[in-house]
Amino acid sequence: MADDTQGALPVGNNTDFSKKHPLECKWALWFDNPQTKQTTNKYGQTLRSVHTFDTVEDFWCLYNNIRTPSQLQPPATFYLFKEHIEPKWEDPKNASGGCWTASIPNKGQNSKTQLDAWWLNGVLACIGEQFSEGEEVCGIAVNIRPRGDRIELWTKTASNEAVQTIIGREIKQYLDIPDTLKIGYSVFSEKLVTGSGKGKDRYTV
Ligand code: MGP
Repeated sequence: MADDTQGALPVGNNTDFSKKHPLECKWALWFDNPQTKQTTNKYGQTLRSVHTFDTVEDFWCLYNNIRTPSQLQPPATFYLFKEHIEPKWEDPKNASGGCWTASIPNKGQNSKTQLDAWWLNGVLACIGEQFSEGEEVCGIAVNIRPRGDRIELWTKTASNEAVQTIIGREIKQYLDIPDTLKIGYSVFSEKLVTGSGKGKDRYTV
């Protein structure tokens, strides 16, 4: 009798589904949903590490069991960061860095679908080491806020304009952000002084 499972088998007939595929780095998912307005002094009190993983399979297991950004009530933030880097401007790996911020253009019907797609594509670009200057990448965040949602890509060396510009162009490409929509890079040391989550743009692409 013909084996009718053959058509479902992957190319190369690799049927060892128990084999896990290692990622280049170990990553940690963090979650924050403060009940009161965040301040620079108190930031971190409600932040918690949810889970760490270092294989493709364990990532999908986590992703398939948590809410998507569009299902979260604001204010809430998911952070996906390389192990041993806390999602704080003050962390030694972030302290000289900054972030690219991509804001969802408007609160129209598609904005939540777009936010989920940006988050997944951004996360896959990070864990799949898609950035040509991958060493620079610390992590990625999705900020769900009443005034507008955004994705932040955190990097190490704010002073290196050439490298940040390359990363900025790449994240726009991976998120499929049109050229007409500009994204800005703000510097953590400046945010720590002003105490503002947005910060002034040092670079734009
Ligand atoms: P936010 O959550 O990044 O921005 O920061 P939001 O909610 O859009 O608010 P905004 O109006 O300030 O832009 C909210 C506040 O949390 C900031 O203004 C800081 O006071 C504080 N904060 C946020 N982060 C990510 C940090 C951090 O890494 N370190 C410290 N010390 N404070 C932070």
